[in-house]
Amino acid sequence: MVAAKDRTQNDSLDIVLDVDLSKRTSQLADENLALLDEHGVRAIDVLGSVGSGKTTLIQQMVRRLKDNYRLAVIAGDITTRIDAGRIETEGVQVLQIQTGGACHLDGKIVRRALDRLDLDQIDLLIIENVGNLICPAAFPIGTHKRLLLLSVTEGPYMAVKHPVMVRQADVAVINKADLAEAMEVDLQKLEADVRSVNPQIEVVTTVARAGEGIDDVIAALGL
Ligand SMILES: Nc1nc2c(ncn2[C@@H]2O[C@H](COP(=O)(O)OP(=O)(O)OP(=O)(O)O)[C@@H](O)[C@H]2O)c(=O)[nH]1
Ligand SMILES: [Mg+2]
Repeated sequence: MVAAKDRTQNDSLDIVLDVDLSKRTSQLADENLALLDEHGVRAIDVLGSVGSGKTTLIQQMVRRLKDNYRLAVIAGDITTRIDAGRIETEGVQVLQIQTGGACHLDGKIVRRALDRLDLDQIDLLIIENVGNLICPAAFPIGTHKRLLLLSVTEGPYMAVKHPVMVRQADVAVINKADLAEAMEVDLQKLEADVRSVNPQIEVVTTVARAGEGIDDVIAALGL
């Protein structure tokens, strides 16, 4: 999938990716979005590295939202049902997708999941993407909002190292703020980095495990 025009500059090589694949993926995402709109379902894609706190955040959000919305969760995972089980304890419908090794969800996989849900019985769908900050950037799945979790345990440079992901997100959640000092991460600097990459983005700082900042996340998503 690598085009011929790779650029060499000094001693670094920039790889230019094929655009056809990207066209097809965004077409599939648009089809999913149209289907969701037809049934009046709002959908949120939750993205972030492995262990950044996606499932924890979703559990906390579900706890606060389940009385106001008819909620369902799709949990994408490479092999296990662990996250689905955790979210089920909050008393909402969870559909697990095991990607069988793939490092991201894509429009086609999500469409198969949507076909298994009764969309007329759902107002809000939260989708936990596979833990990864790289592959999902190239695979929109067709949601109204993308929420990107950055955990301070990943170090101070996540926003500038993953600009594609940051640019595509509507809300950035800086999680595990309780560990910022131990990780020597300056929360204000990290937030400024996020905003410098994407000036339109909403930024919220959380301690998801303790339930701190979750109401702000919900407000930032317009829910
Ligand atoms: N200290 C601290 N730990 C947290 C916080 N949020 C989540 N964790 C912990 O981080 C670990 C990973 O959390 P998960 O919610 O499973 O992360 P995830 O992104 O869903 O992980 P994968 O699905 O495996 O990619 C768990 O032990 C959580 O308890 C937080 O705000 N502070
Ligand atoms: Mg998880």
